[in-house]
Amino acid sequence: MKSKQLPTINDRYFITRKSMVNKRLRQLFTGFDSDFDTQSFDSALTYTFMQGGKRVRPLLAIAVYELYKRDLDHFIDLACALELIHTGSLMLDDLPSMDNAGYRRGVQTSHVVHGESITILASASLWVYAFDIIASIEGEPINELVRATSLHLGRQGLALGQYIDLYAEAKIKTIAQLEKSYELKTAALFQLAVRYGAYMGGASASDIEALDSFARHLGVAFQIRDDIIDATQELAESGKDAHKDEINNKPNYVSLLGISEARVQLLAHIKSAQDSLYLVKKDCRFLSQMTEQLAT
Ligand code: GRG
Repeated sequence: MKSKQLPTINDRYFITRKSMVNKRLRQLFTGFDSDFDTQSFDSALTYTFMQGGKRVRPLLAIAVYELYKRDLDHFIDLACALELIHTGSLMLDDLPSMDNAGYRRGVQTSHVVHGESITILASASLWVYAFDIIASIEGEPINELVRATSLHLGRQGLALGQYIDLYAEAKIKTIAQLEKSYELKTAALFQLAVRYGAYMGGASASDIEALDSFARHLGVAFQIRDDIIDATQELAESGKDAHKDEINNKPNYVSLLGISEARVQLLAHIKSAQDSLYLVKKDCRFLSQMTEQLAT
């Protein structure tokens, strides 16, 4: 069983770049050795990202980078770092103490296969590896990259979003609060992705501001779309447990507004994302295409 792919990624531009990301991801995990038998740890490190995934965050970062520069070889590791961060967060999110999910990307979740302790160690190792990748980049804005990564992942970003999400039933009563939580738990990584592309590409401050707004709206739209998928698609179609939010009594756009109004909100964020792109002083057609496909 394979999870449904975003139609965006069928575009030739994204297909070629997605295979570059996948190839490099495999290479990044060769050559580790140890005096001990580390088979289950090594398996947990690569298991979840090797099952597929749409690679939306690396592709977003690449499409931004290529607004400014063409030497993708110089950027590909950083794009992969985003996938390591994202995959590590999914592994943690699926744990029994968090979302308690049995399936992800069409296969059993990491903790079901490897156990909880190894999965926690592996996900933390993926995040640390991302920082190692940043540190290995030569002659580039490493300070900005490290700072942006820490800000978007930690107490003011993804981790805070996850905390609010875990206790959402008590903490989220309004759509404004829900939107804010989506900015943290989902859009923060989209915003980090565009910052990687923009910093490495040497974007102007005004382009960075517009791209940040674009990524925030795109990320919120993406999470609303995820809510709609959760409510309407079964495991065989989405590759992950269905109706999780309903089972966990978690408020989302569908439970608070119903499917058709959730869809209206999705389209509003898509439009705001597109409007932000008009402010970027480059030809943003691939970013625009990616955004457009989210509306389908
Ligand atoms: C990194 C410090 C630190 C903490 C992590 C566990 C956690 C805190 C955050 C998890 C947040 C989370 C799971 C948000 C959901 C985001 C989302 C919509 C995931 C699905 O993304 P897709 O559709 O999945 O891109 P694929 O499988 O295609 O990659």
